[in-house]
Amino acid sequence: MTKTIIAIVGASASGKSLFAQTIYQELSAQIPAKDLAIIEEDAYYRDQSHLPIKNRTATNYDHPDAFEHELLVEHLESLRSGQSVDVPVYDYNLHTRSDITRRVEPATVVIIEGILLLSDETLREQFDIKLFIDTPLDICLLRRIARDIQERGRTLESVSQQYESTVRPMFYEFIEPCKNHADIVVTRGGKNRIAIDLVKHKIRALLNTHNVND
Ligand code: UZR
Ligand code: MG
Repeated sequence: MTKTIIAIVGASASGKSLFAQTIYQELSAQIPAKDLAIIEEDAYYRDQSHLPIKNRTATNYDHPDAFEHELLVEHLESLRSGQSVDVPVYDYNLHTRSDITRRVEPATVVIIEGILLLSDETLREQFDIKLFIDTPLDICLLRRIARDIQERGRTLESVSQQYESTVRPMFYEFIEPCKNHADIVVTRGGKNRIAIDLVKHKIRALLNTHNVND
């Protein structure tokens, strides 16, 4: 049953996924699967299959309303009560949920990463530990250009247009203020080896405590 949920937040392309994945991959090689799971907030972007594809590009994906946070809260509560959940799988090329889901078991510690996890109070209350990845926005933009062209089927023009119209303004309106809710602010994201090791160490300590108390 899930006992601790760790949220990792920060700007788009700040290195959240790399930070979270590095911790998850390195620890999973050494501990049982029942101890640790990982979930992405991006999986909870709303289903838009009812909209024509050209209309989907007009959605503001950097606003809290773009996410089905209610479903995420429900899933986190299920994990805490010992039930597994079927997490949606998002398709960035089609801007909607795909037909498949991914089964996540109620691991003792769950890591979750995403841009707007701390914007909603009900969701925020689910998290035991909150980290904010604080990477300078110009570095995020450079990464986002490379990533969205290589991995998410975008052009330089579409990345620039999205960046100016939503990514940057929504960062200042909704993401940056969330820094105040974080327990720890991490510089450099996925490249911060010391921070990765500290979080790994904390997770191991939590697992020791939880497993002893079981
Ligand atoms: P990360 N996003 C899309 O571009 N299309 C979608 O269908 C869903 C999401 C982008 C979204 C946001 N922004 O900035 C980013 N825009 O995914 C969040 N514009 O993902 O945290 O992995 O960068
Ligand atoms: Mg990501």
